[in-house]
Amino acid sequence: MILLSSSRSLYNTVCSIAIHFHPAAVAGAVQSAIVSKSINSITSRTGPVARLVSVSPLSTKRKMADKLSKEQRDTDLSPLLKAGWKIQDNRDAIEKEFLFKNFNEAFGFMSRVALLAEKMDHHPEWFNVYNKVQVTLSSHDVNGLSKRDIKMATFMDTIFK
Ligand code: HBI
Repeated sequence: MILLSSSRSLYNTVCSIAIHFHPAAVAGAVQSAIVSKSINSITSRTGPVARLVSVSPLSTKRKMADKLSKEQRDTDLSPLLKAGWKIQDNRDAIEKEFLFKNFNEAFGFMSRVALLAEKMDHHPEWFNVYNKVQVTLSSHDVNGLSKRDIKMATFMDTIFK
């Protein structure tokens, strides 16, 4: 028993000396471990940073192809304008105000649109107060109206009825 207790007290003594006289060594080891992990995370091809900045060229081409042509504006926009959408004066965007019976109806509408927005990777600019939802649609990546805006506006009108 004496042997065990003396070896334990020796171990405790060594540990306290290491931390007491070489705190920098301990801190340095910890810090270098953190730094190397962060560098790995940034430089790795599959890490969180890589996922954030990677834009597949296909999606960019696809989105640029979406921009509405002159002809498409005439054909695709007219039903929406008849349904109450308006083209903004100072921006290539369309807007509409939806009025609902109450907040629940308004929020239910927004929830359904939100699911589509995530699926399309295309998000409305909107404002909600109580039973009112004001929506603006435009495509930032083409700096104007695209087929995605037509699709989303049509969906909104469909579920609003
Ligand atoms: N929503 N309205 C709109 N316009 C965009 O260009 C857009 C978007 N949601 C997400 C999105 N683009 C992604 O491509 C991100 O790169 C921004």
